[in-house]
Amino acid sequence: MIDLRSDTVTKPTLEMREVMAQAEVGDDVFGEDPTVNQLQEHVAKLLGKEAGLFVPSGSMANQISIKAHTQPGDEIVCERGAHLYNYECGGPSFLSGVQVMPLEGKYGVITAEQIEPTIRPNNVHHPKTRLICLENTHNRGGGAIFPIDEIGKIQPLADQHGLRMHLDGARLWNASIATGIPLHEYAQYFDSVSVCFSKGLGAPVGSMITGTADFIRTAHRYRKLFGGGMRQAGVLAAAALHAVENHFNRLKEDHKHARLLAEAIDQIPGLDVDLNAVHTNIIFINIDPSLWNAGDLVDRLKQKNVLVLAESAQRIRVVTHLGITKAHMKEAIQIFKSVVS
Ligand code: TLP
Repeated sequence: MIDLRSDTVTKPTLEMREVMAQAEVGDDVFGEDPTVNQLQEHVAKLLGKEAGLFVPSGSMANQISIKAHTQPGDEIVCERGAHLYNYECGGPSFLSGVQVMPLEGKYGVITAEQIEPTIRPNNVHHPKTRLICLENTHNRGGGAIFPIDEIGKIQPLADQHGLRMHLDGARLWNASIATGIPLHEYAQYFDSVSVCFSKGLGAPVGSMITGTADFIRTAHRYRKLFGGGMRQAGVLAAAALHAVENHFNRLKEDHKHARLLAEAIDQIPGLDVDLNAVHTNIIFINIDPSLWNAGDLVDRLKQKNVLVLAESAQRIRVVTHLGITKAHMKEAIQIFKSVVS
């Protein structure tokens, strides 16, 4: 099977399993797991933040961050396609009692100009705008990179209005590799940044929230409340450390593979890729309705051992990752061609 459904499908490599087996562990709820502590310090430093908190998933990282930044009744601003708004089970309203002001972006990017008029005036009728959430790279935006210049314009606006900034950086690794901009340069604009180890980096489990030491103390409490306190999590932290050290730089391979596939697929009559959106490892393919719908194409590809995801009625998503070689890509392109012809 050539599994292109997500970069979450990667399996731990042999080397990764070995470091997991050797990991020093302790009870992390007591803060006594040396490998978790090492990971938290290492990743916080990479992001230029005071502290980090290891959590089981990207969704939990986002939802704890929202909880720690807001009060029930507040409003948070994000792009309409944001993962934390669309794919986290209504977490902001369920877990934090906040409402979301979703803004229409292009490739997941919203601008300072768009955000400014949505910030609520201080009036007894309105909710309080409290938090701006951005996503980089943007999943539903097709893995597009959020330009750092625009982030640099949004942050002073947040400052001016006393708003906090959170970054869903599940794939910030990809943005950094693609642009050459270090992680900490992106992170400097945000009060909290979450990153995932279980996507392109290929670890089996785990994400991290980073921020000030004070913010992380609050987040720690909410991690316990949300049931995310783990015990001998050092085996997982060891995998994450190995992933950051060994699989971060290689993300450029995934980006090359995605470009190769995107350009070839775009040539196939009936299929269309917006090549301007292909910045990293995600590709959205639009299907001409006179050909098939997304479900049909998913089924036909599956019969030929290629797995992809239907994203909407006429759109599928393909994601490259650690388990995909250039040979897999070439084979997948041939299969797309044969299926569609
Ligand atoms: N994304 C998954 C699915 O949930 C859609 C995927 O296959 O892409 N932020 C972003 C930007 C994400 O893409 C994801 C996962 C998350 C957060 C949540 O991470 P997990 O799955 O660890 O909760």
